[in-house]
Amino acid sequence: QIPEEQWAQVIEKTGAPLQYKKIPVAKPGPDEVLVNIKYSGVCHTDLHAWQGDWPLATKMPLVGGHEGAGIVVARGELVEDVQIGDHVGIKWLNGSCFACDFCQQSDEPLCPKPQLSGYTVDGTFQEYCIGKAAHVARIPKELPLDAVAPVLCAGITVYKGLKESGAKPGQWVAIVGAGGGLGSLALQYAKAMGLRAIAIDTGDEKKEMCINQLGAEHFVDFSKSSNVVKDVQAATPDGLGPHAVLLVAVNEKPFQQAAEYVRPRGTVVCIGLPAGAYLKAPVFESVVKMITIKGSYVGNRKDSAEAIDFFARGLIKSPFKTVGLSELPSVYEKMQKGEIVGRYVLDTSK
Ligand code: 8ID
Ligand code: ZN
Ligand code: ZN
Repeated sequence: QIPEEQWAQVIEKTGAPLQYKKIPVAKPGPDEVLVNIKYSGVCHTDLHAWQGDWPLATKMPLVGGHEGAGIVVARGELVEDVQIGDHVGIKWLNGSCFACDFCQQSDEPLCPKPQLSGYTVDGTFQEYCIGKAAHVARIPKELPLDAVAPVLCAGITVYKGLKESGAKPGQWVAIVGAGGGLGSLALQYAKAMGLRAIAIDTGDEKKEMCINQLGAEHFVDFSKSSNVVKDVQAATPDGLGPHAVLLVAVNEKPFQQAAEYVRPRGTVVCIGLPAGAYLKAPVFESVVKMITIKGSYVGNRKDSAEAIDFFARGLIKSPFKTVGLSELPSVYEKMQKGEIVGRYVLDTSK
């Protein structure tokens, strides 16, 4: 039984207090499914959207959220390969055109006309959410929907970023922002992919998690270290620095620092999206070290399926805390202060 109304966290105006209230349940269009979201992760992107940090407008009013795991309860008449009762995930890329040059090559995150969950279409901070059937992530029924939720953005994104880094098994990767949502999953994916990880973040709680729970071999505390560049390089056995750097911090400084400590021939992968930030690297060192600096943006449908498969095989065990959907404002408050260790997941029934 699908209700007429449901609880949602609604943004009426950029930066204005969230409204936790009842809104109508939407009806799926011909190529869409309606998903009863059970759990949704809270990504820092949701905070950027609420605050209007980026040079891309959101719809308004807006229901945020794009790490939603739930059960299909209705579908449009064109949908064939997703059944009612299937477990699926609503991810950042809610839909794409399937006709453009990028979609034709399964590079759908680069589609010029994408639908973005919790940004240009309503997202997963509600009990019932619409997704394009071709884009919902397939989740095997035996997987817990709370633990798999963070995989739907954080997991897919860092898995793709690690692939884009070109780092090979046995090589070193520095994860900058390792104690946050993307970072904590990045440590687990790195380990599962045979990479050796250096975690960079701050505080004893994040250090403990990175080293003891997530398999990082070194932790560099950026606020305690007097020389982050030296400390990161010293963490590799020959002192020449990591083969790859994954930047998932929400701060401009490390984006300007990574080129200094990455190994010659190494790759810096930019993933975090701090407001108004610029990349800066010394031309001389970049040239004579033959460095690659690139961006990486979520993942396509195949990357998504692979990232979920790593989780299904028990390789990704990242800590998360669960609170009710009604408590989203307090999660944003902690996130703003950098106090979240791992990920928060919202239970939409509370
Ligand atoms: O497709 C993409 N490119 C994509 C996908 C998903 C998310 C990009 N993102 C972006 C988000 O929009 C956000 O800008 O990645 C960024 C990280 O998202 P998150 O992991 O959800 O954020 P978080 O949980 O708040 O973690 C951020 C961590 O960075 C650390 C903080 O301590 C926190 O643990 N950090 C900061 I702030 N400054 C740092 C520094 N100088 C730092 N860590 C190391 N060095
Ligand atoms: Zn996200
Ligand atoms: Zn397209």
